[in-house]
Amino acid sequence: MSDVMQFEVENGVGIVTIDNPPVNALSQKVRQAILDGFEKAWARDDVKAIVVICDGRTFFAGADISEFGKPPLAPSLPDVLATIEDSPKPTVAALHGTALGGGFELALHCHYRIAVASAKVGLPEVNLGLLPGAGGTQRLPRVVGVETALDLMTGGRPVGARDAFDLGAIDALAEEGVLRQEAIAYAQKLIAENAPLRRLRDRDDKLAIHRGDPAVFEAFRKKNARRFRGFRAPEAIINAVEAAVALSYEDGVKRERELFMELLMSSESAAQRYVFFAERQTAKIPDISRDTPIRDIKKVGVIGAGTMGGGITMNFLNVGVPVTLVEQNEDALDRGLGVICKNYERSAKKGRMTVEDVERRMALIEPTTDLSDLADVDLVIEAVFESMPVKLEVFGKLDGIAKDGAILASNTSYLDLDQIAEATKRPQDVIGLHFFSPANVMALLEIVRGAKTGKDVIQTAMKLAKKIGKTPVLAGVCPGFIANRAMRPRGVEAERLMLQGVSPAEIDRVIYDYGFAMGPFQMRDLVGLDVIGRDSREKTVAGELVARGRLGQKQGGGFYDYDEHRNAALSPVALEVIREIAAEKGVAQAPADDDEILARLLYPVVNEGAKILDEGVALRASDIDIALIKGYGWPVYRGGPMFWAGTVGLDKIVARLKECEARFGEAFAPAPLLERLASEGKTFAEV
Ligand code: 3H9
Repeated sequence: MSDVMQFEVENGVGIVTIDNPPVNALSQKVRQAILDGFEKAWARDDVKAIVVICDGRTFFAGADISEFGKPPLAPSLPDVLATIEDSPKPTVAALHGTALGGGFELALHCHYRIAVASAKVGLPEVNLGLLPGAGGTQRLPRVVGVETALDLMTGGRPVGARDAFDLGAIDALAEEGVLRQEAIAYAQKLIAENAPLRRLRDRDDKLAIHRGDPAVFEAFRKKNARRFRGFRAPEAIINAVEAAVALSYEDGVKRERELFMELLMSSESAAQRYVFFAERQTAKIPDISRDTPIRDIKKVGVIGAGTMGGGITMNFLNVGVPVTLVEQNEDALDRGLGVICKNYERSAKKGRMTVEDVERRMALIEPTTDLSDLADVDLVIEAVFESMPVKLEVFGKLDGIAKDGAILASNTSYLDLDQIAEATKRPQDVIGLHFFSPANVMALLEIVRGAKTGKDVIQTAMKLAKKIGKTPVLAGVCPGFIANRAMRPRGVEAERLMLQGVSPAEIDRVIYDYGFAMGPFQMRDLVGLDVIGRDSREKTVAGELVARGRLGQKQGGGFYDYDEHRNAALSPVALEVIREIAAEKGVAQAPADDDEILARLLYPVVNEGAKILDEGVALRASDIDIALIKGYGWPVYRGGPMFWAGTVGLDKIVARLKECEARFGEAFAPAPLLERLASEGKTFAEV
């Protein structure tokens, strides 16, 4: 008997149970064990039907992703599944937890499927830059129809077992906690009824209606063009479903295989698989054990009901945690509450929540203008004006108000957390919780560790981040921490390129084509030029535009003019301002091609990342990647700046930086770590 498989027989039913923690990934060992189990069942005359089920928290969560990119190991998943489908005895997949990817494909090769209602099924391969490569693209459309299958596979979202039942992908629902017994009973019923060996590959009704009708695919492509931009897998999924409709099952599977292999070799998938594991690394902190006791956070206080404070508040309301929201005066408080309420109402209008949900969330807010109302909260997050004297005053007061053991957090994005902590007598309780705007939307939460921050406080923050649906990344204290610091050089360089005569529209296009949702100037217009240029002492284009009443999209236009549909056209006023300032500063005009623009904008980000890593501000290069993907929308299929740098070649980056250093000065000087890795032929993953 294998150590991951157990075979038992009960009342004529052979039960193949797999146990491969943590998620029953279909590694080589598991694939072999499944085959062994089925062979045992086939060999025994007293076994009339077979149930396949998993121990632990979930049914198979998919192929073992860590095997991808390595030499394939027999038996392959498609081979195992084809063998299972050919079973001469009826087979039942019994699902709980998350039956994903190859796991759901396995279920779709069984003749029948039963699931507990809490189970989820799905084909999320698209999130790894892949397609369902063990028959999923050929089977799902046969069960749920072409359009739903395209939607589910390109979206990668799992669906609950009840919905899957309604879609026809699950045959029976079982009571929670008794799946095994119910699956056996279901199999016995199949035996008693002499039920047919129902093979999904033989179904054709849902495909036949689209044969010779490319319109459904064209419409799907058009509808989702924006969402799919830059990704390779969605188009391959569409191609595979087209093959399901046009070809025989056997030929369709062959086409699926070809497309899967192409994706597996693609740089996009390599990046997305890297991101999958990188995301799961960020919560691992070498000197803090996972079982460090955490503090109970039942009630939160937020100081400041502006854009940031309001967004932060919403995160907690969304998960049912009450928030005491503090502002300086009633007017500001009312304004803040109004914005939160409007945001929720907008979601309700879009059908994302009910009116009762909105009311329930709003009822969780305790608005106040009195800081001393924070005496009973377990965590305070300060989101007041970004100025050290203001923060010191707030923390000094908080020290006298907050109860013992409360966590005192600052949402500062640039200031020295250690100095803020020293304003209290409890620096061990002080931490940075740096949200990204809009704070209720952006997935990144930088958790800033001060020199004296307690380990339990950090661990609590890590767990809390997960609870509110954020990806936590640990950062050390330095101006800008990880994400803002790493991205700053891009902003500086965009300004320099602009003054040198490269139009903002060209710069934005190069960044958009690289895969960002928008370029730096479009971004500035969106956020507001008054917000972005505020602290600059130098004369800048943005500052001058603000002086001329151009605050960005919200008022008067900015770098661009906007029509009533928000269509943008580069502004002649902006071009004039650029020319004026360039002349004042004596900047020589020099055009740059796309390659130079991209290198000058993004290589300095890699370089700053190297410094952040070398200084220990980030624990690992992959944390920097995740921070920029989640905080700045760095395209996930590039893997973040540090991973991407490896695909470009660190030596090439160093050479280019040196060239720029000679032209523009020491800001471009390659970081020692970057130079060292480049000379050793290594990547950041090898630090
Ligand atoms: C596929 O199936 C291709 C086929 O179509 C074709 C093949 C020919 N493999 O996320 P968690 C690890 S592609 C290896 O923290 P949760 C994970 O790294 C696959 N390892 O737990 C972590 O390790 P560690 C399609 C995996 O409860 C640990 O398990 N399937 C895999 O928050 C716990 O994970 C997917 O894309 C894997 N497949 O969430 C599903 N999955 O503790 C991917 C997880 O060392 N998985 N690990 O950091 C998930 O979405 C979530 O893990 C799941 C559990 C929802 C299952």
